[in-house]
Amino acid sequence: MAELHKNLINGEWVGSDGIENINPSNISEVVGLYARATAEETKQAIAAAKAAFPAWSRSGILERHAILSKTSQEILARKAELGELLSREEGKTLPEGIGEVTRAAQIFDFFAGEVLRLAGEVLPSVRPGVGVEITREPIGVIGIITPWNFPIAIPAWKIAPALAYGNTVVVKPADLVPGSTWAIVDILVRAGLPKGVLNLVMGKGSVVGQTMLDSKDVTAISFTGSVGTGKRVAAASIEHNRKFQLEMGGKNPTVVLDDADIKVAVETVAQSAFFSTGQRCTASSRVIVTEGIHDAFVDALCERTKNLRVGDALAKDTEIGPVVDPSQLKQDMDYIGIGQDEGAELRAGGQRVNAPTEGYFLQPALFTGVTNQMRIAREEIFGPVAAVIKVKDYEEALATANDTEFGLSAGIVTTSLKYATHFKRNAEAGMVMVNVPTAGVDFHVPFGGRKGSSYGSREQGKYAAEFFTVVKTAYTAAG
Ligand code: UN1
Repeated sequence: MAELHKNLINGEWVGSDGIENINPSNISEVVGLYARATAEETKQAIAAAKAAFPAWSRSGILERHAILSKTSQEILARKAELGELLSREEGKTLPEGIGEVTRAAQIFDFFAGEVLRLAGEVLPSVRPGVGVEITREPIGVIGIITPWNFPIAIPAWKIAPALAYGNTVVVKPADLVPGSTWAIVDILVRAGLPKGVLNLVMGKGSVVGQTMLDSKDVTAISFTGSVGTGKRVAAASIEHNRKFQLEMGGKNPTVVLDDADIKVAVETVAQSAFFSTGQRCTASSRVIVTEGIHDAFVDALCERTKNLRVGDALAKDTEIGPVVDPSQLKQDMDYIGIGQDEGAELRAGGQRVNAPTEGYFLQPALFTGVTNQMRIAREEIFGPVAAVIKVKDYEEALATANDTEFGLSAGIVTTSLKYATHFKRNAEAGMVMVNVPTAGVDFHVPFGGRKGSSYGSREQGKYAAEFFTVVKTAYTAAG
């Protein structure tokens, strides 16, 4: 029997039974055994975070800096081991897994620095003899709910700023991938975090997540996940007058213009659409191509798609790891069927791939002849499925790119400064990418979307302060 990884509540590791975490590259392999928190345990975790808040919110900046910095160093020192754990539980390739772990370390390092840069403003009042100070204060208990597709980076980019700005935390990782979050919680605690400041409650959304939503003591919730769950987080949070931040779906376009370098276009689109098995909310699933370059581009992308090496996430030459689990695989296969039924042409891939081990392997699928009204162009699939939409010119490309209910990331491949500049200004998205993939973002700058993709202020970089603090304006008469 594997060792049980327990939940952390008020500084104690607790829990008696758990679930097994399965490797999607080899479903006979158990990655680990992780405790599932009950509703009662979740309430205890929230109470512990509430009790720890007064002291932590007044803790010295050097203490917070040191803990976050030490955490960054340990994550980085263990990147090979943690990257392998991540790839085994989630299925992204080992270089992608190690890359994500490195990113988590960089995030902790960045926020360790932000602790030392906390600042406010001092202004004169309109009343002579009175001074005004504007400061940022921690909010309280932050509930953090994270998705399965970035098992370490997303928990890191929510936990690090929450702690840096003096909040306490209750974190619930996705049930499919508890291992990576467990590892960073363990590291943070050994780095010296006082008891109750960070609590880990692994388990089901319907039990653990729901208890967090229903608690009046959770002051703010930062959520990344599906649109449906995001709406539930929003409704419950309004009920409690609670601050919330949502990162949800995407249907991100990449526009390819006639003047693009075909090689750059093919690599950018293959990366955006298929790497990390297309399981990124920043993935590009609509490829909008002007008619002059369309046929040559599609031929080249077809070749690349057919030849993508799909296999075990840990195997040396794998480019695309498995789909995360059977329900996501079914969703991908269903949409591949829907695309064909809608009259799109499946030009490459879309079939299950046999491998030496039993896993959820799928050859990335490329559709052509897609219209922007088809379901495969409108609904988020969250798998390695790309839809090519042919348009007349840049103007039609831009209009098509913006014709979606989402607005996370939007890309363009072009050598024209004029069109690149126009697109940057007019794409209705939180992030715009010129000649770089729509997915794979930096850790030190704001992340977030518009329209149906996001709600609330930006994550990451110094903009994270907006969510994880509350502003106070103080007036003082000198007397
Ligand atoms: C990235 O593209 O580097 O869930 C990050 C997601 C996003 C993170 C994407 N919140 O896919």
